[in-house]
Amino acid sequence: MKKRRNIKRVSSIVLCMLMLLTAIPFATVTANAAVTAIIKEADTEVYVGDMFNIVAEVNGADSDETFTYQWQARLLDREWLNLNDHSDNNKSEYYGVYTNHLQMRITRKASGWEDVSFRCKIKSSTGKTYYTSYCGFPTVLEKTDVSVIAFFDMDAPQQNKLPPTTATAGNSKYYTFDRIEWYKMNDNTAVKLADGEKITHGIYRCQLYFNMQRGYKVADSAVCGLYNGDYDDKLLKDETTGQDYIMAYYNVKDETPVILQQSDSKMIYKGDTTTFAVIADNAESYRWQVKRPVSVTGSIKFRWVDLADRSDTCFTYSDSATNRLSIKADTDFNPTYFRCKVMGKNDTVTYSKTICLSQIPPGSVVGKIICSGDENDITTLKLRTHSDGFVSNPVTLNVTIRSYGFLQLERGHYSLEVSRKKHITRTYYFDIDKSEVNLDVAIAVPCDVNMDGIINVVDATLIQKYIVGLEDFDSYTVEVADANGDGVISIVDATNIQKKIVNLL
Ligand SMILES: [Ca+2]
Ligand SMILES: [Ca+2]
Repeated sequence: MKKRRNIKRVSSIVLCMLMLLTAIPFATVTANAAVTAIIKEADTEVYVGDMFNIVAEVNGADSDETFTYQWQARLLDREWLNLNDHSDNNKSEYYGVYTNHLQMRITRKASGWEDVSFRCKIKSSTGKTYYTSYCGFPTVLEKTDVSVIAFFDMDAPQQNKLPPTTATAGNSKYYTFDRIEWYKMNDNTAVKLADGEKITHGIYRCQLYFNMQRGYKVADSAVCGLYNGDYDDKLLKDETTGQDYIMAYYNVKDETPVILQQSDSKMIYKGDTTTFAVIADNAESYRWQVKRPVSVTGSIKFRWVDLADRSDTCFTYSDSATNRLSIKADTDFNPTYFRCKVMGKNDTVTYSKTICLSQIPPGSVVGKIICSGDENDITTLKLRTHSDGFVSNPVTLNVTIRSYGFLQLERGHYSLEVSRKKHITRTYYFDIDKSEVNLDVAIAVPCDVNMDGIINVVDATLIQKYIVGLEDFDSYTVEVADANGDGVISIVDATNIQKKIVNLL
């Protein structure tokens, strides 16, 4: 905060004034008696650093008469010399030399000024020339030093906001606020902000212009401050206007959220619930969006629409204002696009990439039918879904061929009951968890233990092996092998099969 004042010295001084004058030939002009040129106003006291003002006026001229002006000065009673204007000669301390208002910047006190007089030579459009009376140099006073220049109540510049334009002078007895200019620093180049241009982020320079009250000046060793996150502030003086200003820098942080991780597109089954998530830095809030067709003057366009925690035609949403959106697919749906709007401080926004939710297409179950009997006999297949203890009504398929297929099946747990004339009905359980499930089914007539369509000694032998533990049967085979139907596999069943072979049963 404490910085040495940067002093801009003006090179030329009033003592050298005569060097700036140009000699002119002495001329005597007779003025129109009805017209007078006068010194209307002249400062009698001027503080060092301020302008000394003299104003000339022509009285009694015709209304259509126009004038050109040339201010002149002389030392003691020497000849009058024309003054040079600062606009012609930047070493000149004079401004407005060719107007009716002469100004002279008083840069310091100097001896000899009390011997200088000023007058204005005025030429009329009628060709006549007038001279004002003359006036002397004003009393030059020293200003009082002010050692602290401070401004309060200025907001620090913030991303996505207009730059602050006001501040309150710390002591209005000595100085008053004028205006603020803002510059964006691009490398080492300062680019002035246009009207209405908002702050983005990066380094900004503030130039707060102020006016010293009459009789006061900024002390060479003065310190300054804007006191709101500024740095490197210093007091400067505008070289052209002489106005004092404070220059300070601000580093405006980029508050835009940065997405670190996000979900990829997903495929789910109808009825499933899934989540999409983002992880972001600088996030203050979230809002998930869905891309929806919108009819615009006869054509369909897609627009991002904010989601709420509710159902639409296909989905039920929850946690749509968090970083994890939950979506339940209530019905069949087309591929649907989502994204997350991640909001940070100062209205900053970042969007996640677009992610697609698609439906996994329905599955199927297909397989061979292994059985025996007449070619024209019908095999009946009854497909049921099992979910949460509930069993659906069957979808029935009657076939004479030795294969079957059920298509367009949702994911889930199923049972398939296979029945056929003389055969023992068999039920299979399976899951549809991919697009095509292969399931060969095999049924048999009683006693055909190996299910090869023939009842012979092989079947009886299998039972004998089972009894001594050399063979293992599943529950269906047990049913087939239980020839006498007593629920137990015993030597009686093997004997019964042997008798059946020789037609005793
Ligand atoms: Ca057999
Ligand atoms: Ca038995």
